[in-house]
Amino acid sequence: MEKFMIPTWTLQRFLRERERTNPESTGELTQLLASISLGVKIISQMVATAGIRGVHGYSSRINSSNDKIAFLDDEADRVLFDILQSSGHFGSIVSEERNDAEVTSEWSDEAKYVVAIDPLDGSSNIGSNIPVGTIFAIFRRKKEHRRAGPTDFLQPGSALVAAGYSVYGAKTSFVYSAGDGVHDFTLDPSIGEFVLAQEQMSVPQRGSILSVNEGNWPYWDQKTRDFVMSFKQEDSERGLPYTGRYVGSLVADFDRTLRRGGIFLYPRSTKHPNGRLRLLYETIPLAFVMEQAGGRAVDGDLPVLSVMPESIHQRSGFICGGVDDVEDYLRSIR
Ligand code: AHM
Ligand code: MG
Repeated sequence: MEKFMIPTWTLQRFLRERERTNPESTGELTQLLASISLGVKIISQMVATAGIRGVHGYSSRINSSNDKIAFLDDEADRVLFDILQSSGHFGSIVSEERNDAEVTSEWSDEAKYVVAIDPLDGSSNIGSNIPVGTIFAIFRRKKEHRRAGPTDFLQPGSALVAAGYSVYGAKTSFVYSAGDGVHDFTLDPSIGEFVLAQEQMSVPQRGSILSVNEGNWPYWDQKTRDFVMSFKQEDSERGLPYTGRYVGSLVADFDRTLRRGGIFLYPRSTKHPNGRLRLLYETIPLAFVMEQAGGRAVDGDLPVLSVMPESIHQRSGFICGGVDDVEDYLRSIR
């Protein structure tokens, strides 16, 4: 008979313990992460029941990036917005589904943090029973002006306080970093708690998986094509060929890359001259997690975390993975 595992480290307890041992902590970040994790639990249920509730489809609205908004995109955005607003700890929220940075409450001028979210990443996959997820980035508010708003978000990823993501797949995970490594929690649905799965995750320095949408081949420059082609040669010394994996949900492709290693690419191209993914709530938070796990993330040339955002819905190229894999990429495109 299976031994019953008693979950000694829930996310709540883990966060409280970190708060207790950090003399500078005011508890606000703990509250914020707890609020986000509550939103994630609710969204996980929404995703699991979307088919039964008949909300797999798209509304008639489009978002800031001209993508059609799925009903679930809307639901996930509303859940996170309402929970974060009621927590009273945020000055402002940027969401993929909202055109403008929104001030969250009457106390927003006092708030210490602002948050950028992709409420439901990969939502075009919802109808196909493919994992989707949530991505978040928490910045400290800039002090030089009073009203919380869009300029609070125009900071490089190196200034992030915390970031993370959830994947709604065979299990629901919550992976986050507050600048002290990357920690992985799994939702135990029987008790409704996130339970510690792994403390201090680290990405393998070199992997054996290539993750890229090769349908974009005609739009890539020759160096990108040559780099992708290089993984298809046989060379046992270099561990080639790599195997190919592309889910098409960034969170799922990223999560696999973090755990198994290898390289994920969504480079700039003639089809997406500035990249396809969004800087503030996709590539910056995931680059932060990747670097905290010992990996690397670049926008094509520069470390993603060094890029200064100029607008809240700015796009970005994204190449991330283990150190050796990303170094190979940089060598080959320079
Ligand atoms: P979104 O679903 O939040 O708009 O995010 C963009 C998605 C990512 O999840 C995924 O990596 C990418 O778009 C897939 O793009 P493509 O279908 O061009 O390969
Ligand atoms: Mg997305």
